[in-house]
Amino acid sequence: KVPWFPRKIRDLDKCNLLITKYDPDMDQDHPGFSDPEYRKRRRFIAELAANYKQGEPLPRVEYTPEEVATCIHATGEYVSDSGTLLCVLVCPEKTGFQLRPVAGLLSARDFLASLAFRVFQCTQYIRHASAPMHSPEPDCCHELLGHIPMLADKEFAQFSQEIGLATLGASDEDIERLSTLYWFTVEFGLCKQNGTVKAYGAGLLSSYGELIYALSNEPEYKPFNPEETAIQPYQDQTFQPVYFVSESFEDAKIKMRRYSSSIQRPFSVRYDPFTCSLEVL
Ligand code: H2B
Ligand code: FE
Repeated sequence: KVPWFPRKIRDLDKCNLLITKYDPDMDQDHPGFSDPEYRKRRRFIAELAANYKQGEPLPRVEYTPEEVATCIHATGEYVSDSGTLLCVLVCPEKTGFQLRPVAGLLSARDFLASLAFRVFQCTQYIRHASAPMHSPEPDCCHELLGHIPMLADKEFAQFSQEIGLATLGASDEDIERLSTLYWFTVEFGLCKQNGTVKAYGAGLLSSYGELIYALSNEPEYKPFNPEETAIQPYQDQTFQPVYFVSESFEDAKIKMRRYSSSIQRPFSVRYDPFTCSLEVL
């Protein structure tokens, strides 16, 4: 039986299965776990995401001076509505990518499905002030510094969408492999540019410590090869012991496309950008 998947962009309102693994209300190791004020703030921002319907303008969050200070500490950048404006204005113009608010970590299936529609599920809360350099979950600093600039790149946007399309209606095992590919590319990918290895993964761009480490020659480097990358175990607690290096985005996209077409599904999907819906053939 084929698992349910969204067919039109409005169906993304149903792609909202949250994972409570790193939630400040559930995870005793979360830096905000014993801070009732922080948890209250998180519930307020989570509510905005929960009530959001596809197509509405993004909810505006007025950040407190403490949140702004945390974000500056984390990224060296000022977070404000103009940060989100970069994607609200620039991404649609460059690549058609849109944001929608999400309350926290989503299931891999729901998160990746939205990419098929060029929609990025974007957190709006800020990490806890006690740990500005590290967040166990994605937060707004990570999205603004790591993901949003990349989503304005044409090749990269296409690459992201194609991972998303490959996950629609896929088996749990294929979702696991595609999540792993997402992890080693979109989050922690390295890519050659004019002969030099550069980082493009959002987890690296938004973590100065891991960025330096990833380019230090200390970890292991392997050429990006979807068959191998898809089964590489990964962890989200410390720096990655291994990184995968692509020859170029173009090359990564072609390899990824070949891999995706090897996944067995009893149908094929094509995205129609005019109606923002899928043709299922
Ligand atoms: N949810 C959210 N909100 N942001 C992410 O970056 C994210 C996610 N990443 N769910 C997913 C899972 C990733 O770890 C892969 C696809 O499993
Ligand atoms: Fe991320």
